[in-house]
Amino acid sequence: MPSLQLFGCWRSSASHRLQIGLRLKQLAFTYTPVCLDRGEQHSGWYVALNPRAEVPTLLVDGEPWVQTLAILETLEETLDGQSDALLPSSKKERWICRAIAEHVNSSLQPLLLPARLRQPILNAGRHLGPTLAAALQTGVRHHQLDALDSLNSWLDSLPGPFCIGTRPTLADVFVIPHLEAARRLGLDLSPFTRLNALHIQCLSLAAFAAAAPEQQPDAPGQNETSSASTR
Ligand SMILES: N[C@@H](CCC(=O)N[C@@H](CS)C(=O)NCC(=O)O)C(=O)O
Repeated sequence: MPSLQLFGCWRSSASHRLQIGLRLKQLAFTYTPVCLDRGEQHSGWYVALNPRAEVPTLLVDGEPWVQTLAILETLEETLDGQSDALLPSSKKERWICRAIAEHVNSSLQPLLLPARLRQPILNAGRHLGPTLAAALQTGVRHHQLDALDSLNSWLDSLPGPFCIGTRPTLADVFVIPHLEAARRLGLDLSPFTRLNALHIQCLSLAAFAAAAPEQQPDAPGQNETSSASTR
């Protein structure tokens, strides 16, 4: 098995995905926090691992891998039969899982408009004053609620209790961290009954419970250690 070192941040939904994926695959890894609030992602040692200054990065036998979808797909492919599968066996279900993961990866998570996207927009429209910040916030909330509504309907058309069927897949690995990020943003997700039932179902599994943001050593109130061996 490869040696795996995860560099992440407790409040990063992308780090959260990787945590869940590695745990579902029952792969042992160590965790090293990178504090986004202190800007540690821009420090020289970290940019040498991840030139985009983003978390997470996974060191695989000492080599830095980035982008959670690519990382999990490659582990799935290369450890075929040696670790628990994140993709179902049927071709159609594999496509659906990948489509849901991609929907979160490209249409939902980046459009939460993190500070590094929001700030240049606010700078460019400085003359508009607080109106622009309020408009951006409204736009983000509207887009997220609309996209989550369509995701909820999509999942309603699929067999549960997980995103697709009776086992967690790559789709759940991507959806659950986004639900938690949306809640941290203060969005009201109560109308999305399928998503809420899915969330409860996933949290009943040890892999999801142990990967929860508040369980990480760098979360507020936790006793931070630089590296925790985990599975
Ligand atoms: N598509 C990337 C997303 C990575 C990403 O957006 N990471 C965020 C945290 S969730 C980040 O590091 N942002 C840098 C910052 O806030 O400065 C992946 O799946 O790994």
